[in-house]
Formats: sequence, C-alpha cells, structure tokens
Amino acid sequence: MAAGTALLYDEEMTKYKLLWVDPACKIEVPERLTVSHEALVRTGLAARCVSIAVREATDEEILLVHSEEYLEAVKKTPYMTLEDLMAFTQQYGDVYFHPNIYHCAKLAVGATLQLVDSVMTGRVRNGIALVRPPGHHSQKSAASGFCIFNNVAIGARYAMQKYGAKRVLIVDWDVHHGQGVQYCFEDDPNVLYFSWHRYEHQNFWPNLRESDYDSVGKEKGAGFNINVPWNKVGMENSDYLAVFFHVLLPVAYEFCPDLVLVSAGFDSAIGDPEGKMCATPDIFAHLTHLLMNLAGGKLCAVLEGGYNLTSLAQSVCQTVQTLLGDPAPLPADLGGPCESVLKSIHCVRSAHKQYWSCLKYTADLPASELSAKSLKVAEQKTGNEPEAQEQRSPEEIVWPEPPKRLCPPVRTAVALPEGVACPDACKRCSSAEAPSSLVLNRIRGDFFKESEDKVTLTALCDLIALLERMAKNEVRNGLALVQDVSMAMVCVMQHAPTSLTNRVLLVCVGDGCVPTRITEDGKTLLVHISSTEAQGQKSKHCVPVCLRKGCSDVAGFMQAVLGLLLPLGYEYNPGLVLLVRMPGSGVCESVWQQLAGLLQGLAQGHTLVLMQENETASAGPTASALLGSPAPMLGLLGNLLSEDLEALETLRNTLQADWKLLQVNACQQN
Ligand code: X5A
Ligand code: ZN
Repeated sequence: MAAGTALLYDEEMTKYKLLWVDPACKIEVPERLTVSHEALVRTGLAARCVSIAVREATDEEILLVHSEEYLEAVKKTPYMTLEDLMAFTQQYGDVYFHPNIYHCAKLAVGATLQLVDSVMTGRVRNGIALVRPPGHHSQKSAASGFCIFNNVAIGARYAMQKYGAKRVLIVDWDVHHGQGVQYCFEDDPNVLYFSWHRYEHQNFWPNLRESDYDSVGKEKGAGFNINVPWNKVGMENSDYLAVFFHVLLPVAYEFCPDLVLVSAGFDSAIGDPEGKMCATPDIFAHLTHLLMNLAGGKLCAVLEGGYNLTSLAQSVCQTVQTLLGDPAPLPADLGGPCESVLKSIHCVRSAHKQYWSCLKYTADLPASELSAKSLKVAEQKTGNEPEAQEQRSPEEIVWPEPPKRLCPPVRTAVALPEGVACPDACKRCSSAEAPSSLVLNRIRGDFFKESEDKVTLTALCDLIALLERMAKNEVRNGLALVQDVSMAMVCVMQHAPTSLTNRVLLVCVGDGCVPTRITEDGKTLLVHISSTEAQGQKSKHCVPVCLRKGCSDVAGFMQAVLGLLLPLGYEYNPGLVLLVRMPGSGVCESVWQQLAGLLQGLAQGHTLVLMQENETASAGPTASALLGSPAPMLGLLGNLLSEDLEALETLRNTLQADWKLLQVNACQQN
C-alpha cells in the first residue's frame, strides 16, 4: 500500500511579481509561497515529506485544457515590454503578467502533474504542490483572478488520459468560485466539481450568475457540478463542516472517485482580506482528514489562493500534517451552522436531489425561496441573524495559533488472546504490565463476584492497560479481540470516564444488546447501527439507527455514518471513541475500515476497537486502518432503500433540536 506524502515546491515560482499599481492584484505576492514553505521547514513537516522535483508542463499538457491561440499569446509575454504587458493584461480580469510568469505558470502545471504522477503510480499516498500562479479561475482562452493556466483542471484531464482514472473529484475549498474549472467540466460526468465560495447574492467577484447553487452541470454532466454559495462573510468552522457532512461527503462517497484533487486555496481561512471568513486554520486538518479515505487515499492538494501570510502558513501546515497522518484536536466552539448557510445547504441539496440517491429525501424548498432574488430579500428580513461582524480590517484580526499537535510514540497497540499473531507495526499490550490492584479489584468486583475466570480476567486487564496507556498519551489507538464484546464494552465504559475523559463516543455496529443505561449521565453518546428496531428509549445521548438490511447494506451504512454519526461525533467532541463490532454484524471489511479511518478525526485519534475473538481474520485489516492506511474504495454504492432514507431523515429531524450540526434545512420548526 502506498505510503508517504509528496511535497512539490520550487523557489523559481516566487520569481515574478506585480510591476505596476493595481489594487486588485497587490495581494498576490511572492511571499505567499516563501512563508508557506518556510513554515513547513521550520516545523519539521517538510523533512517528513518526500520531496519531488518540479518540471515544466509541455505544450501538449497545457492544451489539454487551453486553446492554442491562448497558449501562443501567453508564450510571447516573456519578450514584452512593460507597456505591452500592461496592455496584454487589460483584456483579462484581476490578473497581471510579468516576463517570468509564463515560466512559472508552466512550473505550476508541471508541479501539479508531477504530484498526480507520484500519487497515481503509488510512489506516495498523497501530497501537496505549493505553486504560483494559482489556476482555478483561468479558462480555455483566458487568464483570470491571478491564474494563467488551470493547474487542477489540467491535472484531472491528465490523470484520466495517462492513468485511466474514470472518475475524478475536485474539491475547491478556496473562497472564490473556480469558474474556470466549472466551465471545463460542466458537461462531463466523470469529473465531479465541488466549490464553496463567497457569493453574497452575486455581489462578490467574479459576480457570476452561474456560481449559484442552481448551476448543477449540463447535459450528461448534470449533477456533477456542485456550487455552495456563501451569502454572508464571517462563516465559521461549523459552517464548513456542515457543508462537508451534508453535501460534499455523501455525494463524494456515492460518486466513488479514483482520485481526489483539492483546489487548496486558504483565502477561506480567518484573517484573509479577500474571503473575510472566520474559519480557523485548524479546520483544514479536518477537511483534509475527511477526504483522505476517498479514492483509496489518493489525494493531491494544489495551492490556489490565500493572502494573509500568517493564516496561509498555518493552514498549509495543518493540511500537510494531516496528509502525513498526525492526529488533530477539534477546532474550538463547534456549534451549528448559521441560518444563511442552512439556506445554502438546503438549496444545494434540493437542486441535486434528482441526481444523487443520498439526497433523495431532501425536503422541498418553500416556493418563496426558489429564486435567488427572493432569497436575498428573505434573508434581509429574517432579523434573527447575529449582527454583522464588526468591520475590522483583516490585518487586525487576531486568532490563537493552532495548538501543537502531539503524536503519541505508539500509533496502534493491540490486546489479543494468546496465540493470535500481532499485526505488523502494532505494539502488543502484554499482561506483564500488571494493572494496579485497584483496577484489578474493580474488574473482579464488577464481573466476577462469584467465580473467577483467569483467562477472562487477564484479557480485561490487558484492555484496561491499553486504555490507561491511551490516557497517558503513550498510545494513540488500539484494538482488542475479546471473548465477550458486551462485557468488555461495559468494562471500558466503567473505566474510561475516570481515566481518560468525561465524554466517550460509543459506536456499536451490528445487532446485539447494548446497555443503554450507560448513556444516562451524558458522559457517553451511544450510536448503535443495527437491523433491529430499538425497544429502549431514544434520547439525546442514545441514538439507535435501524437499517432494514442491517450493517451489510453499504449505501445505508455510509449514509448513517456521514450524515448522522460524524456530525454527532464532531459536535459531541469526545475524548475517546469506542468502536465495537458486535458478533455477526455483517459489516463488510472495507466499510469497517472506512469507519475506523473516519472516526480517527475525533478524540485526537484515540479510537479503541473491540471485536469478538473469533474474528481474527479482521484483526489485520482493522489494525491497518488504525495505523492510518487508506481504506479500500467502496465501489459504487448502489441504491439506498427508501425506507432507510426516510428513517434516517426522521431520526435527523428528531435529533436536530439537540445537535445543531445535524441541521440541513433553513427555517427550522424547532
Ligand atoms: C486564486 C485566487 C483570487 C482573485 C481575486 C480577484 N484568486 N479579485 O484566490
Ligand atoms: Zn481564492
């Protein structure tokens, strides 16, 4: 399995700049690249990456997206006088030329293609290209918005042509709409383009009608262009996460890409003078993590915008550290999305419900909200919005530096019955490390009042030892094969709150009895996915999810994980995730690996997995997911059962009063 993270950077791309006065372009400076790269070097992240040399793109490669006339015109710019350059620049919007920009633009495309090569050949798992000029605004025959050639669009065509990639997902988290990418793939069902962008009802650059949510793609490509407009500034971490959970991720998993390209602009982060958003740099750790198990882990991030040098450098570091596999704490203050974003989410889901099975049961929009114009009016009238944020200049905005991300020395520890081999690269938690007599006595007291089974007792002691080592941050995550998962689960639940955290997310997969009383004190959030209708009570902390065909139904299971479990988990912010596979759960191995992978975005990666001891064949695959290997692709998911979809929507509706990150509709009744 491919491992490692590629870093593509060449100082040459800092060697062009704006040579005349143009307020629209003055933020696009060479330092954008140098501060990003220096931050990676200073933090030791660059040294952990695989450095790959940058090359120039060939004409043939540039022509995958651009016209011959445009390429020939740009080719002449190195020989132009300052006057000629200024005149040439005039025909385009918000862009500048320089005698060396053609050279740099070829390197920016070349770096993107080298990255695609490295990932597609398996030389590395994923990577990032730090490039200038950016690409996503440039079009077949036009430069635009600081962009000369469309790096990512060319990268997508190249991956399809050279490596036979059938489906490419482009995630554009830059704060501007990559209209160039949209135009390129509008009618192409093999490239799914997702972009969120500052829009303000068409009042923000590039002020295009076609940046709104109702541009869904054309002809065969209908449904494969997803625009999420930000109609206000000041969007926060929860707004970004809500869009990932309720729009991008369900559709991305249904699309099943062979490759993920990220148009990684960081002007969507706090402090940026263009974006004026409030999401903090550490959100990019989570956005990255949530994409890292798609496409078998094949993810290429390519720099686009980002104009606050501090925010930019921090965001780049957060992204790279996640690509390298380090755990991340959750960003502070995750609540629900704001009313304006709920409207956008509702509009996008509704515009796409006919194309994606995961969105089929989206509630219809009120007729009054069907036109952008009425939306704009409606929004001004609601009156229950928080006051528009103070008009501070972005340079004055301050935010705390993201905390250092600690990596426990041991990534994955295992507690296994004697005779079961320890999976590669895991550390066995041996019973030689005796637990304290206090722990022993508690286990005895809890479970063995009468008889005492030596083997079971030892196994539980191993389990507690593992938990204690996670509490001390010596171990990141763990796997235990136990005789009786229910007993082990109760044992962990009784110890975890004292030793590790007062919030445990308990995820049970498969049919079986789970003691719901453990959820009564709010110190545990239980999500139980099974095929049996719960007899017990549902409550804020007790969420039974019933799927008609149980956990063997991949589409239904993933819908529950992405739309329900993850938002609940992110809002709950547990200190430990206890992932329990009930005997005979029927969950298939690759889905299980996806789940284990995705859940490691929570609790700083502290995931403890419990499985029945006879499931030894699953020990290897589970350990590999815990070690951070990408989960295998799930393949095309097939249709969701409508009764499951309806049941999940109903569940969402009842829970969203307590869990704001579950909301998907504007104008809540509650
Ligand atoms: C790549 C990028 C922004 C252009 C803004 C023009 N371009 N006003 O972020
Ligand atoms: Zn941008």
